[in-house]
Amino acid sequence: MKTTYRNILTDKDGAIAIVTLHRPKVLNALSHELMEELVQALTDFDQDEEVRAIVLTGSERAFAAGADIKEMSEETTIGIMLKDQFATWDRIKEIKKPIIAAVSGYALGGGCELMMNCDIIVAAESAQIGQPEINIGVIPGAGGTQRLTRAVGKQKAMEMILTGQPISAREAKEYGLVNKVVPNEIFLEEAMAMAREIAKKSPVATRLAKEAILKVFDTPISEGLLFERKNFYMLFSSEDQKEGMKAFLEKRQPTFSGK
Ligand code: DAK
Repeated sequence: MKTTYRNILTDKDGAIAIVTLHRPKVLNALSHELMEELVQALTDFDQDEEVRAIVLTGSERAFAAGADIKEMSEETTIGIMLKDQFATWDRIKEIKKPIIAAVSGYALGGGCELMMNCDIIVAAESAQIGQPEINIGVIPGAGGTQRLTRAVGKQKAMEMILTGQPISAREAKEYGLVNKVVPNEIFLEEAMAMAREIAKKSPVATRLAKEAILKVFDTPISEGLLFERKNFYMLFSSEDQKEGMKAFLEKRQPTFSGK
């Protein structure tokens, strides 16, 4: 596993992996190199048996202020298509373990889209969340028009994407875009606490639950329900299901092996 990166920091705290975006001079602008490193680290942690949940964070000032505008500014349609460097983004959704975003400060453009790719979002009161691409003559390109609209509804998504104005953490909570808003000093700790809670569960059940929830975005409900049912049935061949139910009946805490 690669441990030295130029644009991110990685760490482990028991069963929790922590990935920190680290380009402080440019508010964690998401360059292609940063995205490559991020996806590599997420993939490595996804395969690391000790890790049960991943926390993704930035700095207090910025989760990420978007894709790197400097890098994009000279692109042409054909150039950007042939290089296909943005394809890295598609690999984030392949990560099977739960990713909890701990968001403080700016989460703009690609930063907001990266945040929405996470499974749970804990926001500091300082967070400013938005899709300001319209201000630089483009539109969201990493799923913002789709994921934001599903999260906050058509009207709010139109307002955010067409005006480019960010919303506060509290407003984001009101619209269901983030799970929790907490004082600035504890946003990372809160995300870690959430990750620790998830890490106590059966990793097999966690994985199949995440997979089934995400299915909702690309299937009609009838297919999604069938998919959920199959995942539910599948868990009955795991040791964790036997242990979880036995522990309940014996009035004790379960010990999950992940098998
Ligand atoms: N890219 C590059 N540099 C950035 C940046 C960015 N997105 N955001 C900030 N910086 C740099 C600034 O240029 C400045 O650098 P120096 O001048 O010091 O060298 C430094 O960070 C500090 O920024 P400011 O001086 O501007 O700081 P302020 O506090 O005054 O303002 C701000 C903070 C966040 C409001 C402001 O920096 C800002 O408006 N930033 C740009 C936000 C933005 O427009 N974001 C959207 C970018 S477009 C795709 C995947 C992703 C995307 C598209 C397609 N595919 C998969 C196809 C994503 C696109 C985008 O995100």
